[in-house]
Amino acid sequence: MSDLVEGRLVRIEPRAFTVDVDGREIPCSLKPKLFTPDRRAKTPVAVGDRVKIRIEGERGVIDEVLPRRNALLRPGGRGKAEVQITAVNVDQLLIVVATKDPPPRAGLIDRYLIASERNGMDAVLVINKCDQGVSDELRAALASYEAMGYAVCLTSALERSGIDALIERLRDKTSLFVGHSGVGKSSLLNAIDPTLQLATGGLAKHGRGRHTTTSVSLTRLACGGHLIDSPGIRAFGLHDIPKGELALLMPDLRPYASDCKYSDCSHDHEPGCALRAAVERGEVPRSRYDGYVRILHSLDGGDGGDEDDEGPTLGD
Ligand SMILES: Nc1nc2c(ncn2[C@@H]2O[C@H](COP(=O)(O)OP(=O)(O)OP(=O)(O)O)[C@@H](O)[C@H]2O)c(=O)[nH]1
Ligand SMILES: [Mg+2]
Ligand SMILES: [Zn+2]
Repeated sequence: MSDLVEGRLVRIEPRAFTVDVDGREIPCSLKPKLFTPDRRAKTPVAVGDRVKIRIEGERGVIDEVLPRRNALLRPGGRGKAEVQITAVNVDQLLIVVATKDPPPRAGLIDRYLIASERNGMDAVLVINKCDQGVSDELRAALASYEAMGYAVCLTSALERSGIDALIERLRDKTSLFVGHSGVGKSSLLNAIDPTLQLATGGLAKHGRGRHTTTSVSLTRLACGGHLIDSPGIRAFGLHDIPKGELALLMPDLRPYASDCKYSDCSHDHEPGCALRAAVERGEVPRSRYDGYVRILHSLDGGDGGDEDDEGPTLGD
């Protein structure tokens, strides 16, 4: 029997798992009864997994999944307890929005930022299609995210502007690109590495649900690091966040969230709430608090939210 070699799972297709071993892509199958790190997911492996495979000729068999550092999950599948794993072992989440087509939604950005905080991933907010203009209102909204400590990159995949600054942030890290369909995630990856030649949405417009990219894929970056493209989502629902912890995952609300009368305050209706007092004093913008409450209530829904509660367009 051949020795086990270590690699990284780069793609999952129906019954086909592709593993990168030192730059060589090997089609693999799964060992029967493979131990999975997360039983709530349909497949025992996820893109980004570090795995040990046994090579048999041109193919391999995945023999072991190494422990995961983190995972980006969405509520999914049929049962309430089931989850979809977008990717695992991610250093940073690149939250991509367009300047206006489709409109950037504050609620979607905030959900992804909360998920990144919760999962120990850094977050970068990428505003693409800047060739179509950046309004003063959008710039002001972005400045408030920068004040919270998040990195913001303004790009145009079309005109290749802001791409070099973006590449600097990607070096030697595993970066997962997420966001609505049609914001230009795959176009950005192609601009970063023109050899990728990922499919991008054509000029024909079919509204919001175009979904050009249909599966998650991981690629090596020539200068070091890995990029993960993902299919555009309609909405991103948060999974498995206790209500009492939500405000602690929002950096600008966090300082107030532990000064309330009740230690398990949800900052929604309880008396003696320090966060609501801060809103009254004008220290926390009302819009930011309203966004918090919208996300708080969506945690009740089971699927953690849908596109109806993504809140206003950023900068409106
Ligand atoms: N004007 C302009 N158009 C862009 C830019 N980047 C991408 N586009 C266009 O936006 C459309 C969608 O681009 P994609 O890269 O396919 O978007 P995506 O986010 O990968 O979409 P999904 O794969 O469906 O999630 C295409 O028609 C691109 O040509 C940009 O910087 N400026
Ligand atoms: Mg795409
Ligand atoms: Zn409170």
